[in-house]
Amino acid sequence: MAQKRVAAIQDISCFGKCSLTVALPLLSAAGIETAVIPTAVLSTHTGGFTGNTFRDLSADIVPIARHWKKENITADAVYTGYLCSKEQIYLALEAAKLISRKDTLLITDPAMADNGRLYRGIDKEFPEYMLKLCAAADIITPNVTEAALMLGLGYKEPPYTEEYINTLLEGLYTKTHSKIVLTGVSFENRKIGASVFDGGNKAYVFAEKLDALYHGTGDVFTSSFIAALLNDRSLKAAAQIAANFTAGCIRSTMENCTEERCGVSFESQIPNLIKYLEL
Ligand code: PXL
Repeated sequence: MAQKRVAAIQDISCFGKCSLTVALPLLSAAGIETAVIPTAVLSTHTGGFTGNTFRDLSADIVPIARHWKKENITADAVYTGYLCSKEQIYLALEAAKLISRKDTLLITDPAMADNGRLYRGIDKEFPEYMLKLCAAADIITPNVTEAALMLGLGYKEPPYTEEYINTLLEGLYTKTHSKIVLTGVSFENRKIGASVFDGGNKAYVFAEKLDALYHGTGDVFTSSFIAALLNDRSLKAAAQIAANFTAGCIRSTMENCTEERCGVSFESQIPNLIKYLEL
């Protein structure tokens, strides 16, 4: 089988395990070549640290993609995650178009908020713009906060009602026509997971809910989800693998660090990802 290639368009946070420092190791471990278009270099991510450095690489995003196109470099999937500005949303979409074949999947994680709040430095209009990128994507992986913000709806604390989750899924589908993997879905205290909606059927996947919050959990989920999807799993099966893997990572983080800003200790769990993928 030909090796698959993902092009990941995200920042490098030098410390704190999120975006490319999560996507690269997880996708590589799953046998997927991971080409990168770094959007910025930050000394740390913006959650729980202050005074981080920020080197904006916006001016390089499209030229990198243009060079790849000239060299006939394409990808099986383009994976966009955290983007640093509204302008970067347009640039990421332009880059994605340049390197896409007809069968290339655009997978967008609208990473911009969690627990009811936008990340530090992201302005109120940002979700409106992110919705446009989501509408161009084949698959989107918002969490509940991001879904609510893109729809202009109020955020609710878990546990959720099925009615609230359906409102988010159907609202987003109407506005994007993308397949949706909504993360952070919890109907009871002991389980958390994702709901998957392809415009026709809705399905749910759950794993153990642990009493801890860590930065970059969404990146671990989406990266392991893409790892499974490109290893020929269905949307639902890939979401289940991502939910199980993410729960395992959170459990292992709780043994190492109790600070949210540390990020997720996914390293020790990589053998489990490989096991789930039967590689
Ligand atoms: O995964 C989210 C993320 C990625 N990159 C940077 C961030 C955040 C969340 O705050 O600050 C730079």
